[in-house]
Amino acid sequence: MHDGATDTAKQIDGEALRVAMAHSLRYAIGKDPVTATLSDWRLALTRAVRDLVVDPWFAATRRAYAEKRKRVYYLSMEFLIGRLLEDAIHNLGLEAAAREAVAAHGVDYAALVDDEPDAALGNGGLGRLAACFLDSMSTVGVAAHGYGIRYEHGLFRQRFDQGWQGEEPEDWLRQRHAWEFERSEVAYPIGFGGEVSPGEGDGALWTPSDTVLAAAYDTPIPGWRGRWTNTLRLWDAQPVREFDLEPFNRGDYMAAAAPSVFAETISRVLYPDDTTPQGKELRLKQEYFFTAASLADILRRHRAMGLEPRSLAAHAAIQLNDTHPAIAGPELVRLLVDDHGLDFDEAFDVASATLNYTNHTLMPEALERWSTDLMGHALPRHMQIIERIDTRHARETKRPDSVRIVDNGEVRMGDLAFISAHRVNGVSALHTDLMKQTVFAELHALHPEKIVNQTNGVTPRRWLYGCNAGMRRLLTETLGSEEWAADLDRIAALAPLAEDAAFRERFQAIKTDNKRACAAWLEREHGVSVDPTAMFDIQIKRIHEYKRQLMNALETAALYNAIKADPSAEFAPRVKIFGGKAAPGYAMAKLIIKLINDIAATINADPAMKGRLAVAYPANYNVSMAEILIPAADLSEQISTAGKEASGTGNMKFAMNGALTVGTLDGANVEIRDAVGEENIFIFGQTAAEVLATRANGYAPQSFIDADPRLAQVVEQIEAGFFSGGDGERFRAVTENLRGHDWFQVCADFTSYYDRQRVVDDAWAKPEEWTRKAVLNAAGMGVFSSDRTIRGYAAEVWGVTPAC
Ligand code: CBF
Repeated sequence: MHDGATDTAKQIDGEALRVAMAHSLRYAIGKDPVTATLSDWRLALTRAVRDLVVDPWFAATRRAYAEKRKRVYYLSMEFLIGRLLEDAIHNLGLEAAAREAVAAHGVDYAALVDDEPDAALGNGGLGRLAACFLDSMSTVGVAAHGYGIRYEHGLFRQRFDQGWQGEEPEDWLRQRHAWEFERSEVAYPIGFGGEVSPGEGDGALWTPSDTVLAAAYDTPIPGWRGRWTNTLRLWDAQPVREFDLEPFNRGDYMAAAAPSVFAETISRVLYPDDTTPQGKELRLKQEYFFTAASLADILRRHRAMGLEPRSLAAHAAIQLNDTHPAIAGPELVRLLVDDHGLDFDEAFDVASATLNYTNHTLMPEALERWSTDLMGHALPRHMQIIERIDTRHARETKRPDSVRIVDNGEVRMGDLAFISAHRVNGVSALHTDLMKQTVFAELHALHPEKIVNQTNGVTPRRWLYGCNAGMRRLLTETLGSEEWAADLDRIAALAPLAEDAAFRERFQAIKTDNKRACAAWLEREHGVSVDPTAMFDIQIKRIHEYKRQLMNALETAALYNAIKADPSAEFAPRVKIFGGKAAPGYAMAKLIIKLINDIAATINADPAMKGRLAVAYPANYNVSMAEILIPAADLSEQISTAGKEASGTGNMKFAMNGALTVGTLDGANVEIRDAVGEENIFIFGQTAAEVLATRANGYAPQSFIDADPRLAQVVEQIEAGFFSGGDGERFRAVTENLRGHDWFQVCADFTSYYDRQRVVDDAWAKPEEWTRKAVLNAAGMGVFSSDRTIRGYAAEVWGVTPAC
């Protein structure tokens, strides 16, 4: 597809990059090579590589203006970008030069790239998806800006204290962030609170009681070979004035600093604890802060092109990544009515033709609702506009009693986003169907054209080319060039090679190497020693009850019991690896972490398990850890309660790297099964419809415990403190929930899961066959490139034509 495209990345050899690094070290970092630390060298290489991004970046921007390209604006509270240096080096085709340049300075390349902090400006799938989309929009040539918050502290750093999760602030900005450009000239005042008085026509005059500045920081995001480069613009909250002189002169330094404390709090942390009223208010303010700044910037750019606000939808498509930026509807109407003089209906028509909304979950707690008191207090003008949007929608649909945005003293942000949007999309086929049948059933009936599906994808540049060097080499040699990285459909050519024994051997040797490297890392960084020839069975994701890490832990304990009961029984040797963080206020998830760690300690301490079963739970799972674990996986655990995981993207990354999946028919697992063939994936458990039926028929988890002695034994062991030094109370909340309530139906699916795992054992016993399946999994992954997803959004949601 891309073979004819022009690479705009400047080609540079190792010697030239060495000189550029030396120059950056001296003049940008201000360090003498004699005293330079590893971080100084990393910053020097980053600056030298960043310099090479600038020309392609300008070229793309100029081209977007010259061709009057419609722009896409991706508004997201999260961008889980991870490390950027290697990604940029790979995209620009600079790896050989970079290795040579770094070596010439006497520095270790692997250590240098490993020194970069992992920018954790997100929590999980939604934020990582946004990062994959940035990479893909730059690769396929969609003129785009990502807009988010420049959090001073990203997602907390996780540590384990005796197996319990502890949290520490993350500080990725402690060292300078060498990728970004500070745009001190781009700063918008963002107001909160205050009074609203009537204005002309539909307009009003809003006088906020507090104002902060949103200051822009830009990071260029180069696509494959620099053919296109976009911008990630993150907003930093700053005080309108640094401090108040009058209290300062009185010696009241705390009062003097109040303006900066108020402002800086807004961009201080990702996900403030919002269980307190203050936390809730801060969260709403964060959402409004970045949404308002982004819209002001979008309208400013539109006006700067000599265009009328009325024509916004023809030139811009704004994507709301989940409900977090849903305040964009009312804010855009406010700007158009109060600042640009449009009447309300005209303004709402412009807004709803420009905005689009992606729903990422059907879990009720994630569909945000704000009390009308809070909204009216923090954003009084927006509350008026929301009520007007609600009234208009009820009037136009002639259904005053059906969906109301303002309901029971709350503003329903999911419904607001839906009603304000041109298109609303789900993130897998199943999820989109469920959206139509459940949370948005009434709105879907009123607006049947709005909901479309765009199944998620992941960038093959980071998740295959970047993280799996062995596989990269094999694919490049087999497929004839590196272009598969920008056209993943080419990977389908591996399918016939699944029958070729020599190819399978090479494929398997890469996996073995990756597992050895992963085992060495587990030993070195986490003090866990594992057998690299055993099956690496991995579940890495946020810890949440619906993802059912608990079911995996119970199966692990049951397997332990089975090995103990019959040491001669044939079970595949396994290393079970868990990774993931629990939200700090989510007590049950934190207890599940402790249970996994207790089970791990018991198993790992038992000499009878040597070479048979081990459990590793490395702390502080993040993007960089995923880049080590995913290429090393044999088995990918995707075991959520069917109907609960909107899509999943880890499932795609694993299969792309040749892991087989054990999973439920949930989210994109359904499409993965279709792509790789039913016989090459281990599906188990109830379907989404069966989960609902089980619940409707009065689910009694105890009856499932009674029916499966393996499950009963583990639950009883936990209650007796078998894994917790005799402390039978520790996991009382877990076992009571399992016996009495079990909303996510762990007990209902346990037997099917355990039995399927034994089918996995049988498959592992036939290595040739296993590898054949693994090759077919990788070969089926073309469709899960986020480039395909972005082309889908471009055609069906945004109405833009990619440039590459
Ligand atoms: O769509 C991206 C991902 O988003 C989530 O992580 C989310 O935060 N709502 C979902 O849980 C995933 O299923 C989904 O892949």
